[in-house]
Amino acid sequence: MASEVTKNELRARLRTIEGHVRGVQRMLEEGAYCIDIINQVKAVQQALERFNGALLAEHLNTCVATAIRGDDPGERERAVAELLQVFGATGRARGTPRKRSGAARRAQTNRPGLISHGDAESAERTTGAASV
Ligand SMILES: [Cu+2]
Repeated sequence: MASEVTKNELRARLRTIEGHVRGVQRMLEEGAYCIDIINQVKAVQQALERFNGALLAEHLNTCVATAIRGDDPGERERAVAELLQVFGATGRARGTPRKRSGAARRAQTNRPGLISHGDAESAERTTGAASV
């Protein structure tokens, strides 16, 4: 679960990036030199990469740490499969036949969102279990 402090930090980063993108729009409208615009876009891309890095660190420290410590091997497998997928890795040696596990397939379609990260509702969505 992302703490409010972390979420605030992530929100602030996104607002900064948003402002930066508006700046790029302005440059385009005002006929700035193409290379200057390209350099600004590269800066935005780097800022987005840093945002993803911060969010990934948060995910590893919370969701993944919880899944790894937990008793459910399926949940561990799902967390690892998700990470491998997001980095385009298979976790398999080259030439090994590709067979996706149920957990890997679920990882693609059943991701909990940041906003409700780790709460009962997202745990329900993740496991498909309804709390009674
Ligand atoms: Cu997470």
